[in-house]
Amino acid sequence: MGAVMGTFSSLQTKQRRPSKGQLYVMDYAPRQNKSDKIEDEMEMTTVCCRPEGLEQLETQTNFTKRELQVLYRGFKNECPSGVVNEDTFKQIYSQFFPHGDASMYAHYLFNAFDAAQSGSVKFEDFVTALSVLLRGTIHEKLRWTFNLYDINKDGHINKEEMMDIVKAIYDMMGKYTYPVLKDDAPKQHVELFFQKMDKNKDGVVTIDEFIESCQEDDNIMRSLQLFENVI
Ligand SMILES: [Ca+2]
Ligand SMILES: [Ca+2]
Repeated sequence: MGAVMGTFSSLQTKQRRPSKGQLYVMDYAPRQNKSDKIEDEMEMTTVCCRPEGLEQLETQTNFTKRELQVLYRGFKNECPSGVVNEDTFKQIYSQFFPHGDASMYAHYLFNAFDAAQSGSVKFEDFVTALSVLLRGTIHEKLRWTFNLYDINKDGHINKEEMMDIVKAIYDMMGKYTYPVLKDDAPKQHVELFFQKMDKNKDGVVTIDEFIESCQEDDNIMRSLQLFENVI
């Protein structure tokens, strides 16, 4: 689980979210001249998927309007089309894990960001997820993580799904992790997770079982709290 959270930190760095210092600078930046403004508006109308009103996003997320503006600017720089597809996620992750194969993990992560399963992550999807991961309550963060593990989105995590995710994380880390992992390491990892999480031993982990067992585990809680210090 720590690995899952750690990789989000990497993604955050890549997306160049604003630090407090940058926001301060933005406050005092000279006003845009008229031609910049027109260019911006032109861009807004040509982008195929414009964000919903920032006011609306402000009520739906834990970001201020100013933060949303800065995030949108960064998002547009990285993704001029206004949407991110699965390949972009794969590219980002392969940069951070050059010795491994990040494609499966990026695939699962993309599906968690793409809440509507539309095949692309729009700015709204992106900031909604970021808002949960950075500023959500512990429950919201755990729900998000549960959804990531619930690959077929049927509301339960079964052993195969957990195996797929854990394998994807091991693949992403690559063969050069130290100490060298045994081939059956993912399987042992999953057995351990399941023993802890499947409280009633019915073969699936429900959201309640997931939240309860994560809150019992200090390691998981510590990795979740890391998010709170990022912004
Ligand atoms: Ca499932
Ligand atoms: Ca169960």
